[in-house]
Amino acid sequence: MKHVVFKDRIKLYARAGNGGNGCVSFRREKFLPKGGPDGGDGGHGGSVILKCDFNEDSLLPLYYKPHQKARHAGHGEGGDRHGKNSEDCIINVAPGTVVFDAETDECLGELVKEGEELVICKGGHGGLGNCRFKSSTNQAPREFSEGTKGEEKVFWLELKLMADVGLVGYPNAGKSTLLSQLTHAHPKIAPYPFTTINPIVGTMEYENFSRLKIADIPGLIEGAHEGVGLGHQFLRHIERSRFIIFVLDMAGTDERNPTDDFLHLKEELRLHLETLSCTPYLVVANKMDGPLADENLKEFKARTDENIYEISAALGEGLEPVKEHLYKHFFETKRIVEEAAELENADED
Ligand SMILES: Nc1nc2c(ncn2[C@@H]2O[C@H](COP(=O)(O)OP(=O)(O)OP(=O)(O)O)[C@@H](O)[C@H]2O)c(=O)[nH]1
Ligand SMILES: [Mg+2]
Repeated sequence: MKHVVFKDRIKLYARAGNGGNGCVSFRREKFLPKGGPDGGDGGHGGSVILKCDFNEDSLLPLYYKPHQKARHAGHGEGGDRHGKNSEDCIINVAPGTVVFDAETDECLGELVKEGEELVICKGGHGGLGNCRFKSSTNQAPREFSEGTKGEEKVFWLELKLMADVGLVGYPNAGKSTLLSQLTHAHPKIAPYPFTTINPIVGTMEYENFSRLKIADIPGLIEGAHEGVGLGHQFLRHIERSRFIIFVLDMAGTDERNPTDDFLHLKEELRLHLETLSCTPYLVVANKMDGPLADENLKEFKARTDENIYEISAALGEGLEPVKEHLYKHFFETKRIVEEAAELENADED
């Protein structure tokens, strides 16, 4: 069997429970021969609910179990007994799960915060028992209503990874090597393009235990926004990154030019989604140990006014300044803003 490592789009068949029927019954006791109607209402059917759970990190469990059902409710009973409500079927999904109606393609919502819930199929309502139909003119009603059916639908669930930092670069630029140096993740590394075919997230930890999630996204090439290469199915993962690291292969070959690569990458992101142009980023010149690196770097500096970090991911060189940059961006800026807000609050008091 093919081993599935990561699933970021799956089909889900969900069915909520039906409501129970109302009951028709009359109270009959020894000294109460015409005790009146006592048929209870049907119970309510369980709904199918998606719940955001930070312990989940893929849609894989649902890939193996795509049919999810809530139980039907119990019918009402004599003696005015309410039918048993059935339990909701709660499905835990990873943060960043977006839900689409498979028929209409309508986006029904997304789950981002821990514990957040989305009811995707509503359970049926319980029907009414005959005692509900009793009136001054109808003392012995035989009417009841049936429970309504629970909703049944097919959905597409998509997972947009939620990482703090996304690594963006051409295939073979060394993104996975960089991820393996910065975090404890062990992505596959190989000297050919498109080694990484699924996004991988690793966690980088600083000495003071501050943590950042970094996503290694499969290599992008020109035309990716139109689906060329592994295409835009992965560009959507970058949408959520709060910061981007452009990884350039400075060792380059004759047919590759890292400066052109960089300009193309930025353009691809912009074409995919205009707001990606506003995501803060830094540029790393990888493979600075390579033969053409100095020459390529000189060209990059001449053609752009970008600040660039020189590294060799394979040798683990030049990584500290990159880590510091990220630390400043994520933690120090945040702290300064928080401190300023605190001071402001104190002044108001
Ligand atoms: N000389 C040198 N080689 C490197 C460096 N970093 C990565 N490589 C090599 O470049 C090749 C590609 O590295 P990967 O980390 O797999 O590249 P990638 O960007 O993840 O590639 P895809 O997943 O295919 O997009 C591997 O053979 C690495 O060993 C470096 O700093 N110097
Ligand atoms: Mg890779």
